[in-house]
Amino acid sequence: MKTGNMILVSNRLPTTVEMGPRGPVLKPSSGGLVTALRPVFKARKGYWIGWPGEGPGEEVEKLVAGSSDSACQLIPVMLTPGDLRGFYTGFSNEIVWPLFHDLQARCNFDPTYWKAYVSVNRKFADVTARVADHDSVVWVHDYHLMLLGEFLRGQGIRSRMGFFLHIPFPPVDIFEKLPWRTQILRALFRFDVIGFQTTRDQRNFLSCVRRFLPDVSLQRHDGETRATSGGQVTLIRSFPIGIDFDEFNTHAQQPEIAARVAEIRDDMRGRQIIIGVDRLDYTKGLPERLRAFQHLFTTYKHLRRQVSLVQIVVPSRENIPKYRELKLETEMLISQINGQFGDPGWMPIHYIHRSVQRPELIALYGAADIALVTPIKDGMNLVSKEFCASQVDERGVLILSEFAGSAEQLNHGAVLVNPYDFGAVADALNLAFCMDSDERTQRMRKLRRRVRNANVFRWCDDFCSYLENAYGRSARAA
Ligand code: GDG
Repeated sequence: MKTGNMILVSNRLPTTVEMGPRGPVLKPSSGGLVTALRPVFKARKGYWIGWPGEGPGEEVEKLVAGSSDSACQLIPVMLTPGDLRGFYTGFSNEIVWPLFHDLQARCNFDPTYWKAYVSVNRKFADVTARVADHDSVVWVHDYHLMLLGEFLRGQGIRSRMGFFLHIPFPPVDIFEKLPWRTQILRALFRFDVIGFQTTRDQRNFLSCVRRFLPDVSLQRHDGETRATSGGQVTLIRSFPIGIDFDEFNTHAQQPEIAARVAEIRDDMRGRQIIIGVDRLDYTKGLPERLRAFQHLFTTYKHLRRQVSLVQIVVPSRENIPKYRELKLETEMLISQINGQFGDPGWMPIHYIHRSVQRPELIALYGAADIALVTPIKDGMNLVSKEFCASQVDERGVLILSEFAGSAEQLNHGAVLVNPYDFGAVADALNLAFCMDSDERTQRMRKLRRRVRNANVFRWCDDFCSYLENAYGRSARAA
C-alpha cells in the first residue's frame, strides 16, 4: 500500500503566536503533547494542523505558514474568541478534562459549550480535508478533537485515520454523567484505530462501549479489541507514550550541564534535593503533595534541614477561575510550610513559578536525589520519564503516584504511592532519603532501561504501523 503524507492534527501547533511590542512573534508551545510529538515530527514530511494562538488573523496565518519548525508544514486553524471560550476553555477544559480525570464535581455541563465543540471540530475538519487525500495518514490527537473522524468521513475522506487520547479514559460510572456520551463514542468509531495510554483506559473505554453502544460488536484478541460498527472496523489498543530518551541522556552528560548539576548540588550542600515539575493543574496533585510534605516534617523531625523541595510550577490555563484559585492555594501552602519550618539557613521549599529552559530543567533532574511525581490522575506523565533519562549517575529515587499512567510501566523501579495518603507519601520520602546507594542504582537502572526502550519514536512507529495494518484489515473486511 502506498503511504502518503502524514497529517497530524492537534488542538495546538508546536509554535504559538504571542503579541510582542513590534507585533506577533512565534514561541515554542508548552505542554506534554507538543513536547512528545515535536521530536517525532521534526524529521518527518507532512502537515501539522492546529490552533496557532491569538493574534491578528492574516498576520498570524502568514507567520505560521512561513515558519520552519521542522520538515513538517504547519497549517493554522483560526479560532475566534467565542470559539475559544466555548470549545477550549468551556467544553474541553471545564467538561472533558475534569470528567476524564474523575473529577466530576469540577465540571460545568453548559449546553452552549457542546455547540462550540461541534462547530470547532467542523472547522478543524474543513482545514484537514483541504490537504488530505486517499493516501494520507491522518493522526488526530487528544480530547479536543473527538468528533473529527466523523466530520472528515462526512466530507468523503476515506484515508487511514487514527486517534490517540493523551489523557485518561474514565470508568463507566463517571463517563455516564456526560450528556453527550453517545455522540462522542459513536464519532470515535469513525477512526480506524483508537489508541489509549494504558490498559486501564482501554478497559474503561470498552466498558462504556458495552453500556452505551450495544450494537457495536467487540472481539478481543491478544491485547487488542476489534470493534465492528455499521460495516466499519476499528481497532482499539493501548500505546503508552514515551520520551526522546537520548536527548535527555545525552544532554545530561554534556560538560555545561554537568557543571550546572555540580553548582546546584553545591548550593544545596548538606541536604538531599527533591524535585517537582508540573503544569499548574489540579490533576497534578500539588496541594496534596504539599500537605504530605508538611506531614513529613511533623512525623520525621530528623528530616528538617536535611531535604529541600525544588518545585517548578508552570503557569497554565490562567483564564479559568479554578486554576487561579489553585495558584492561590498552592502559594499559601508553600508560604505556610516555609514559615512554619524554615530558618535563615534552610528553606524547605524553593518555588519557581515559570517555565525554565530545557538545559536548566535537565540539570535540575540530574541534580535531584528524589523526584516527587504525585498526580491524582494523569494520562501518562512525561516528567517521571524525563527524570529517569536525565539521571546519568543513577542515584535518584522516583516516587510515583499509582494514578499516573506511567506507573503501569515504571512500577518495578519506582516507589509507588497513593497521593491522597499523606502519611504514605511522607513514609516514601523517608524511605527514599534513607535508601542506600546500591538499591538506588538497581532501581534507577531498571527505570532507565524501560524508558530507553519504550521511547517516543517507538511509540510513533508502533501507532503508525498499526494504523497501516488496521486499514488493510478493515479494507479487506469491507
Ligand atoms: C498531557 C497529559 C501525558 C514542564 N515544566 C517545564 C517543562 N515542562 C514539560 C515537561 C514535560 C511536559 O512539560 C509536561 O508533560 P506531562 O506529561 O507531565 O503533562 P501534560 O502537560 O499534562 O501532558 C499527560 C502528556 O500529555 C503526553 O501524552 O503524559 O498525562 O496530561 O515534557 O518537561 N519544560 C520546560 N520548562 C519547564 O519549566 N522546558
